[in-house]
Amino acid sequence: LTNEEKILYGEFPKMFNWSTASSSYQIEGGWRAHGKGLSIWDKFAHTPLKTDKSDNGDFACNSYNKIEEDVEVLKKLKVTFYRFSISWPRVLPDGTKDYINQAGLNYYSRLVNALRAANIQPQVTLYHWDLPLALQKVGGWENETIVQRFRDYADVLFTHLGSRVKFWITLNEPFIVANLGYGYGSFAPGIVGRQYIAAHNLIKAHAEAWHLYNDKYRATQRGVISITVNSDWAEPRNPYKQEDVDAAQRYLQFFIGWFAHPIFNGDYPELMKTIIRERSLAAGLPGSRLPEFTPEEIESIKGTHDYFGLNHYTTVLSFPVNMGDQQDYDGDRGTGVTHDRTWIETGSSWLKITPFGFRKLLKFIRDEYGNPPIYVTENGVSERGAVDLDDIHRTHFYENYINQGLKALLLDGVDLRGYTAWSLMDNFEWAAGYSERFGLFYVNRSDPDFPRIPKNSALRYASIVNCNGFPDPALGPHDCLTPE
Ligand code: GBH
Repeated sequence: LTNEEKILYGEFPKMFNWSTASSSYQIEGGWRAHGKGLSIWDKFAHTPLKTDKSDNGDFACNSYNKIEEDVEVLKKLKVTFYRFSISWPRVLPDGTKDYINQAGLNYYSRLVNALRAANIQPQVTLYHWDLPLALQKVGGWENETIVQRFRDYADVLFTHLGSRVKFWITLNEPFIVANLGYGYGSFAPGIVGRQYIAAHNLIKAHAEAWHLYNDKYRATQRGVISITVNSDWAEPRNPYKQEDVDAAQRYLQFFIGWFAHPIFNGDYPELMKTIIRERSLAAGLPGSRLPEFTPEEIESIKGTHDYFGLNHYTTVLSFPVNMGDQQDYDGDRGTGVTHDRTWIETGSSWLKITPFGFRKLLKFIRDEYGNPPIYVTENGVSERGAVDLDDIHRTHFYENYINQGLKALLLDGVDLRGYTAWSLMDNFEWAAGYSERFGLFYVNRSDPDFPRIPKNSALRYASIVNCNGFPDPALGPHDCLTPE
């Protein structure tokens, strides 16, 4: 066994942030409770055939009515942090601050209080994809005025929750919002071919919210605020072929670089700017299809981070694909992906168990973005269909991925500050409906009480958290391995 293949014994630093995550539309339900406005996901999921079995989040896990139960299961996991998101239209039903729905705000206020009473610190995502439908009626993320609307929304939350919330995430996975929501149209709002403009406004909105916090709240509230981007790791399909190596670079720059480069380094990656400009001009267009930031915008967006928020799940093998004159993201990226036949499959076709890629991506972030403090804000695995309470695949997944995180930290000098398991409980998995289960807890949705039932992996995750990693068994018995 090489050292890379072996588990590394060792512990995380004392103050390491152990967390688990959820998001508003995926767990809350209460889709019209107490004055909540509609979101683009309410509409999308109510459109026949957009989701598996036409499932929707009307009731989801009923977390809107289950604050106490959710805090109880968090306690069982021993986590010291909980990442959840706020439903924008629950707080601002028409998307603007002209009318604040006090009942909606109260739900989050009570949740925050219950968490803090249990010594669990809230990590709050402002936007995890449930845009107010009213804002989509004027173009959503395609309309630049959304930047100001997002700033207003953030302002309301900082004002009302900021004395009790010290960890903010502006946007969850802008890549998915842009590419699936406004590119392929497979997620709400189901728009096609508009990902570059959507991404442009997402980046500006993030930066505005960061500046607002920085200028108006940081001195008194003393929290941190940043963005969470998601990225796969990419390996060349054939490591001995330069064109496959190049394809892997394109894959990464068009994925993580699209959002991280403007925020950490300034402006879009050179590779993206060059390729998209050249292909646009070659097609006879007057300029690049990639929008440009002004020099002032580049400067004001650069540096709008207090940490690097990362969601990571899997690795792909990449190779070049010539899409001819196809004038879109796929044509520009010119990269195909496949998987190694030995990689273990999961309940999601896109997700193969590839722990080694996690460490490589963490190193890539260290090198590419100036060794920032990294919080992993999602990492996890699914099963498909019936629940598997004896979920050894998930235990295997967490043990191996978390250990790769430990290697990155102890051996590579990556500044890893936190780890978050996705997800606290089985929930509405977007276009896959309830068919793919990422939970540490199973939710029996046919029981009107929606009970949360631990899978085996929940106990194992709790013991890793309780041990703060992987203490060497040779150094004596550890009671941390058997949490009550
Ligand atoms: C995260 O997205 C989300 O933040 C979270 O809400 C979600 O529940 C979790 O991961 C698990 O998916 O089926 O080919 O159309 C991770 C990015 C977005 C990757 C959706 C898979 C569907 C691919 N995921 N995407 S496909």
